[in-house]
Amino acid sequence: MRIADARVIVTCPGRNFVTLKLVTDDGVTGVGDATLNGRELAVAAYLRDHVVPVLLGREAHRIEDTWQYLFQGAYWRRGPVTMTAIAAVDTALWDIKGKVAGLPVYQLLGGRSREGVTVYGHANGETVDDVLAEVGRFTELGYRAVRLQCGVPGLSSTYGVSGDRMFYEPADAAVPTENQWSTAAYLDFVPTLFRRAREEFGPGLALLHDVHHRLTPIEAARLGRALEPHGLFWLEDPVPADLQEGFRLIRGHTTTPIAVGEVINTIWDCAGLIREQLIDFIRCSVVHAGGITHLRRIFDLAALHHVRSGSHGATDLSPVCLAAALHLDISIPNFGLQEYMRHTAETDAVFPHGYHFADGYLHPGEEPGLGVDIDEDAAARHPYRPASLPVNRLADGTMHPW
Ligand code: CS2
Ligand code: MG
Repeated sequence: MRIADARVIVTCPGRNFVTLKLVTDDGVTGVGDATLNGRELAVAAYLRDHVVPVLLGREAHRIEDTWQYLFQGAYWRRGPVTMTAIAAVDTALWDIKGKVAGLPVYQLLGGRSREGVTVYGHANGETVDDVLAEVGRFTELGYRAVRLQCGVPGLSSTYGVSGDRMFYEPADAAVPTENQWSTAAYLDFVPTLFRRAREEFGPGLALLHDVHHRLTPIEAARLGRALEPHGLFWLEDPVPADLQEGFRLIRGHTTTPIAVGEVINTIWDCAGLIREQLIDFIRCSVVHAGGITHLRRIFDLAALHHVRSGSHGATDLSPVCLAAALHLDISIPNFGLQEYMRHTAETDAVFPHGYHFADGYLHPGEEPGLGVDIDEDAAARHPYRPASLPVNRLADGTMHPW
């Protein structure tokens, strides 16, 4: 069974997505997400110019060999563009293998290790009262875990807070929007948010927070310590993970669990964090970390070191990525939590899928393969629109991580 066709589909049903669709000479199709927020066309070009020509005619069952061919064969290893392109091929090949076997992909990965995939929702708001009202809505929907992001008094914009609560989308303009940041105002405010949340919702609900790479290690240590009384499930991306020694300092000062990984692309970029047990949750995704094959390798390494999974699942990861994540999540021994931000109805219409939410869990469904597809006619009705992620500046104009 050989790969006979490979199509790179760029569509914008509310936001941009890049999808690779492979077709075998027997007519079996497989899909892989190739979306890299704000850099979509770089991955589309990488796929079209450098990957599709070497895929045509290859044996579709050889997933590992194809992964190694694309990774080693590039010579220029790693990086988000390369790893997203490889991920798309890998995911599509798993989809094909599942369809040929007549089994959902999770069965090929060893079968179920749990009954459902626990997910967390996003409670965002301008004020503490707004955020707590959102948390209440999520608990009514059955969620067991919620991430809280709130406007910081004195700041005009804060990560995670936008006009549309249900369908948060940070890539909001062709030329990056400029946001404003003050670490002092933020550190002063965040413990109040979580104190109020615990007072209102009690100890049972898992509460999470994303710092979005904005602190230094000592500032993160202070925040982790201040949040300890409120028992967070995790504190995400407290600092950029470029200087990984910094996590030793955070670790030395706080027992608040740390989650990292959404901008990490390979096992070599997180092996140190995992081996030294400097983090508690690894948040890499299928689409940005080389597909199901490579993400499973990362999760296996993590399992040896008491690190659990916490896959990134923002709206810029397409339903194809979410479906693939669920097959991994349900099968691995060290599952932690899955991020779930609902896609818009327009996006769901372009990507018909079998996964579904019930009682705080997502379920991958029982369709052979990944259980997700792209409706190419619907996709064609939504042409690409340039959109960039924002940037951040301090009050004096200094650039700061967004
Ligand atoms: C975020 C993302 O979901 C998260 O945890 O950090 O929303 C992130 O900002 C986007 O995926 C960037 O594309
Ligand atoms: Mg994040």
